[in-house]
Amino acid sequence: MASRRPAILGGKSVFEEEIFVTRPIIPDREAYWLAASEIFDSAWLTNNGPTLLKLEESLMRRLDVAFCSSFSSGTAALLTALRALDLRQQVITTPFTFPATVHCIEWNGLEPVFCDIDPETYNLDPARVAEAIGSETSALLPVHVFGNPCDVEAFAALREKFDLKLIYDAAHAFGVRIGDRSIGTFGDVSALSFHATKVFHTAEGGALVSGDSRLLEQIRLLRNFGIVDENKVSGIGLNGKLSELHAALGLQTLKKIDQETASRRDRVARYVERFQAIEGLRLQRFHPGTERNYFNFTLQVDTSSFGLSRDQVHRALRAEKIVSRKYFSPLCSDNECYRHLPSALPENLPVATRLAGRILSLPLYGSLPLDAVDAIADALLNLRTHARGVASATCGALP
Ligand code: T4K
Repeated sequence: MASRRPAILGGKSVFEEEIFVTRPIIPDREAYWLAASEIFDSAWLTNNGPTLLKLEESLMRRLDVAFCSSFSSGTAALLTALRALDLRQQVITTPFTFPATVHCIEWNGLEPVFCDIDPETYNLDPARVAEAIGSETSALLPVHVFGNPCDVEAFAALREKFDLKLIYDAAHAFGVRIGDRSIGTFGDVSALSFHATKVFHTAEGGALVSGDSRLLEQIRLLRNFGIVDENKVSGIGLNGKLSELHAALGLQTLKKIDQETASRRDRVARYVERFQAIEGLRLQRFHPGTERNYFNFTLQVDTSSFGLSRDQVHRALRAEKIVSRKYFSPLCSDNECYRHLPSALPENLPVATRLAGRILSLPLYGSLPLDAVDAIADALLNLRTHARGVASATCGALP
């Protein structure tokens, strides 16, 4: 490939319009209008309507779980999971996640305790968690980061040994399996996100799933203000319900999920082919035997061997109209609201701190043309060819 002048150095940008990090599945419009029209005819728009029940049944079958309780967001689902388990004091979690994970602990009046992560899988490191468990620990909240299953065996052993609750933040892990087992069957309960940025979505939405239906009744009550019937409120719930219109969108999205996953798989394969042997770039390592959902594609950029920092690459790609994202930087522990916690000190989190300075998510979604994947790979590798100029043009790169 002939070297071209990067846009940050005055060349023409690779794309004319921005290529975003992700794009949602768009349902068949006619089918959705029809479903919406039927919902309007029925004048039943929310509160456990027939479309929602149909979606929950479809998801239970699809995800191979004992129950699926839908929510208005992944955050509402996770808030409710922690509440339903009646936790006390401290919950151990990862700093390398979206703020919602940690906010849900705080909103339940609990204290988050950050532990470091594994440098290859990006998931919470069970060995560090074992060291951090104390008399005040009531639960573990690991995240299946970017759809990569955590070390579920190790966490199950810690749960048993210390008699803890185990909640998985599975926001990224819709449809993921380890061998023949659904990701949603590990731990006490798992929270999924159905936000538009996820592989499966209802625009906004989420769910709690589990391999065991014991918590189902409590979760359903808490999702609807704790209301048992007209005369009784049994607990302090919230309004976490998903509307009929969102459920109808979910039923349509579900029809396209296999096609979407297959297409993402091909695009990831192409990225891997282009980047796996490049010095200074590293890929995430997945749990063995994982059936993936290809939620996203991330690289670690090592400044000294790649010749440019992650921030410089991020900025120079933006000039090419390629919108990469720094998921998850800054670490949750670096945000002002959590910095006061003793476990938030960077010395306690060396692996996560290092990763947060290197991580970059590239555009990935089913409708991204394969030749666009090649153009993105070319653009990124071309930055290395022009590293000296790009480095001075992006010196002190801003986000
Ligand atoms: N736990 C974890 C580990 C999570 O990652 C999340 C959410 C949660 C819990 C909470 O789940 P929810 O309560 O959200 O269900 C996005 C999402 O808003 C968030 O759901 C997600 N994780 C997080 C990783 O990403 P932003 O602020 O990066 O989104 P935004 O608006 O910048 O969108 C990213 C790109 O997606 C845009 O550049 C373009 C594209 N996009 C976005 C939307 C909303 C579209 O093409 N269409 C759209 O409608 O947080």
